Amino acid sequence: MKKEKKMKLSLPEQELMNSGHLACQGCGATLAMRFALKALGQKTALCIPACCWSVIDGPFPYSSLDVPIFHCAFETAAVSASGLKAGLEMVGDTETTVVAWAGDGGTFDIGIQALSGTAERNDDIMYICYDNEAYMNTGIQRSSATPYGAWTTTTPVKHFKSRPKKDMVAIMAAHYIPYIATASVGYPEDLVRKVKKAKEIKGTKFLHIYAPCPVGWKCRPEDTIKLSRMVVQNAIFPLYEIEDSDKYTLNIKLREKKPINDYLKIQGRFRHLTEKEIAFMQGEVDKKWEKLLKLVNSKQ
Ligand SMILES: Cc1ncc(C[n+]2csc(CCOP(=O)(O)OP(=O)(O)O)c2C)c(N)n1
Ligand code: SF4
Ligand SMILES: [Mg+2]
Repeated sequence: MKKEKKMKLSLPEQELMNSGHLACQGCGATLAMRFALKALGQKTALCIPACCWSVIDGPFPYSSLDVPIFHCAFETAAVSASGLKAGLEMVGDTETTVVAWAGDGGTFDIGIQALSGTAERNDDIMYICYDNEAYMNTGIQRSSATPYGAWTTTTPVKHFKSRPKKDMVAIMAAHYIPYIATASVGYPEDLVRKVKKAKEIKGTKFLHIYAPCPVGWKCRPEDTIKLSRMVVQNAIFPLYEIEDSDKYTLNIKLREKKPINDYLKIQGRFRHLTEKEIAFMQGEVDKKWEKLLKLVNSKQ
């Protein structure tokens, strides 16, 4: 008799995110939440500022999440989480993991002051930024996380974004916090491992998750995972960790770094770019990659 092949689950089985949420098809931010909650578990409280995720969850009293959510003002994710953590401790709850869950606009731009304060104090919270590279909830406006060359409604084709994406991870590293990591929804095991690791560390933890938005990127919903893997393989978004502010670890090593063309080609937001502009972007990716490799190798 033929032996039955058994598949082994590589992610925790527990689901704290249910069907019935309000996200668009192929939403990377939604996958990010599902995977993060698998790692965080039931004893979690979320602070979510204005962003797609303040809608995705569903209208009160309904919620697609099985953990409590505190909906806070746009600029206050980090500091609301700090306050919530302090309040829980006052009533004797030292176990709940408090997570600030914000978009790139709420992190790189409008919430950066509150985040900087929380990180400087090393408050015991986890901050997770899901990065869809624009203000999506309000209609695809440019943020400082929008990459060079991208179309958005405030950087229309002839005036595409001409500034590079802000290096938020470097800014967080300058705060000397105990744990920083990048993650991608295309590498869920890596993402879950990092959230689990962050959960066990005291102090401010910062995770930066790459999360495609088919609506804002003008790409096919079924390409979300493909893009989330390509962006790591071409080193636009390398997966790495920074522990105690200076120990760099590269999590996905690249035997062959892929060119960025194929990644750009399947996203309408980059359709207008000329070969010259793409060559310039490739050069910038190469420079950043070399810089990261130096950091990884010098801090081992
Ligand atoms: C103080 C303040 N300014 C502006 C807004 C309007 N607003 C709500 S959500 C949002 C965009 C959020 O972008 P991001 O943080 O990247 O999350 P995403 O929508 O992309 O998920 C904006 C501008 C607001 N709610 N409060
Ligand atoms: S607009 Fe983008 S980020 Fe927002 S729910 Fe839709 S796919 Fe997700
Ligand atoms: Mg965004």
